[in-house]
Amino acid sequence: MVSISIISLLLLCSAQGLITDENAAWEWFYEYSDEASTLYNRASKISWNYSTNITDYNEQKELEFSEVTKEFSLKVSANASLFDFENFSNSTLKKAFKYLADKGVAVLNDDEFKEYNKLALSLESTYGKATLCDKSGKELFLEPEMTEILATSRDPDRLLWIWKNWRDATGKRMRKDYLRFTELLNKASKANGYEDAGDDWRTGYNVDDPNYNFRDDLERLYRELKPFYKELHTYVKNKLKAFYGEDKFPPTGHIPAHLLGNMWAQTWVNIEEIVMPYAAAQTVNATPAISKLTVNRMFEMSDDFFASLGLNRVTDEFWANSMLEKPTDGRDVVCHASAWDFNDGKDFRIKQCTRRNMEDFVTVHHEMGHIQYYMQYAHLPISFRGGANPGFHEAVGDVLALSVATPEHLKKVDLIDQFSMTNESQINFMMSMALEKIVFLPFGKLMDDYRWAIFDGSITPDNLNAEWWKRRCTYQGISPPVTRTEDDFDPGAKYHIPANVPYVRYFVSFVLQFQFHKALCRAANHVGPLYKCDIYQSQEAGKLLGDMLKLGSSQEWPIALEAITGSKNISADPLVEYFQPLMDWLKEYNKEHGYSGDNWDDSCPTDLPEASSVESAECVVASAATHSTCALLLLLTMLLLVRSFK
Ligand code: LSW
Ligand code: ZN
Repeated sequence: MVSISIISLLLLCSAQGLITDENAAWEWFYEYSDEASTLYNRASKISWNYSTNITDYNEQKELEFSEVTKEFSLKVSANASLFDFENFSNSTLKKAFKYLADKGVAVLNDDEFKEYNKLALSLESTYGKATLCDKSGKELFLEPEMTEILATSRDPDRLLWIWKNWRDATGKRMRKDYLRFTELLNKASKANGYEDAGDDWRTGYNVDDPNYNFRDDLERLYRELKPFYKELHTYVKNKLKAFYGEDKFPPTGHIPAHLLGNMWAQTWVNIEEIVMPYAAAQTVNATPAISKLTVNRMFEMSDDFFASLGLNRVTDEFWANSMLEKPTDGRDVVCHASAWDFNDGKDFRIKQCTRRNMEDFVTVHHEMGHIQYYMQYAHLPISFRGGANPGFHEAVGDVLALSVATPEHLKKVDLIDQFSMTNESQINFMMSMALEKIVFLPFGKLMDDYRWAIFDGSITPDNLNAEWWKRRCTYQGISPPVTRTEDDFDPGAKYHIPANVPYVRYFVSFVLQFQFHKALCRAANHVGPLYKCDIYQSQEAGKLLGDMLKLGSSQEWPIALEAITGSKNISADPLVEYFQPLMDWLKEYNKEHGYSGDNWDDSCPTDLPEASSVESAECVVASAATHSTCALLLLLTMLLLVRSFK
């Protein structure tokens, strides 16, 4: 590293002890940024090659390069530690140095480091490669087949078959590896001076104020929003009972997890026809029009929206290098959508197995929001190329999608025919938004609540799956449709667990995005209720958002939040305001139907059908059987041949 010369020089001058000169620190910091950008550019390209083509060769390349990044991390940590950063006057420089002095998993010994990397790749590829085979031998992938069936089938047996077999093909197979993985992760965090890996993960939300406690803030938001979820849960449960029959529902008040239109029951938009308040009134459905677009056109429309706000268009490199559709050449890829920053100021990519429907059109905006953030803060040194906190990064695209999803906007861009807003169609529209936004909240919270409890030792290997279901039943009010045991590991069936992506960022985002939406709507001079606001073509809204994005993580998040909303606090009020008319309607409806107070027990139902009653869908069984049959036949033929030659 070139910068070592600066450091040795300064060290000589200061005789001994830590470097206190903050200007020297900035100088080293900028040099570090250039060197790290080059290195992480190479690392990301290797990682991209693996994710878009899972092969042993590409896995090997990743493992090899992890040795290079390990050496680099250790060198950077040693150099950063030469500075007296704890006493820096600039709080974000202090934070950046703290982060650079942290060795990450490079703190592990050689064998453990290798084991950690192998486990990480194997967990993600187990998830990425998992498929089911139906009776005719047809292979089903999570994307698109299983996702599509969960969303559209109303046959409970078929839903259950997918639901159970996906968990056998993913989580169950990674239980042991995940336990060892978290052990190593925790060990690294502790060696770096954290209480545990959860403490490590939460640093992204910390601020310099000793009175601020992120976990308390989360609990407050959750407490404020829970009554809304309960009201919606009650309503949906009763609609589903009417549709599927009481006998499918446990006496504990839970909703069986396979009936909600989504593999993880994290959003329920796909069952909207079943629960629509006014079946006769108009509903917004852009999917028919979107299904006639190309996937590229879906991304161009999102790009147009950003441009209409005066924000950046994506780069030529984006269009040249992204993977926007699932490859048809039979390659194994990690289909789960993500957005990538290659740290060279121009190469930004999305990898998504995009389907042409409204759900994926929203995901397109979500991922494009990440790309916009990457472009806006590309001028900053690498340590500041991040969201003000991780929740900010998740909120950008979703904020735009709140405008895009309004009937007013969809009409403007020809994705629906003329729409006349009546009171009834307004309630319908808000219901579909609530099935996405309010329903997500308990799930968004429980994912890390669960992992933090593994890290701090309150969940142990013998209750790994039971503790998962305890949270699913308590928070979400959903239940497993068949028995679960400690041979299963159901959290592993959700991408972010094997891929080790923290999740509370999405909970934070789902609250923040309504705060942003409200602030941007005000800047756009919107009049009327929040749920009708479309910020399309507002330069003022674009400027407000863009200026905040340009800060990256160079300022503490309350400052970024204040820049856009005028307040330093995360608040659930705008979310509550957005959905107020629906909530009033739901309370009234539930009261009229005698559903009030119809909640669910804290613990899961006990009398469940046996998991073994569901037919298996394992693909490998068939091929393993074929292999041994072939071997046997070959042996017999050889024996016969030998005999006939005698
Ligand atoms: C992201 N993907 O962009 C992640 C990738 N059809 O779906 O998971 O649970 C390395 C680092 C690799 C629309 C849709 C980080 C990956 C708005 C979903 C919050 C699946 C689309 C997945 C992270 C899109 C919830 N979103 C989820 C993702 C990664 C969610 C949404 C959501 C996305 C979350 O952040 N808002
Ligand atoms: Zn995201």
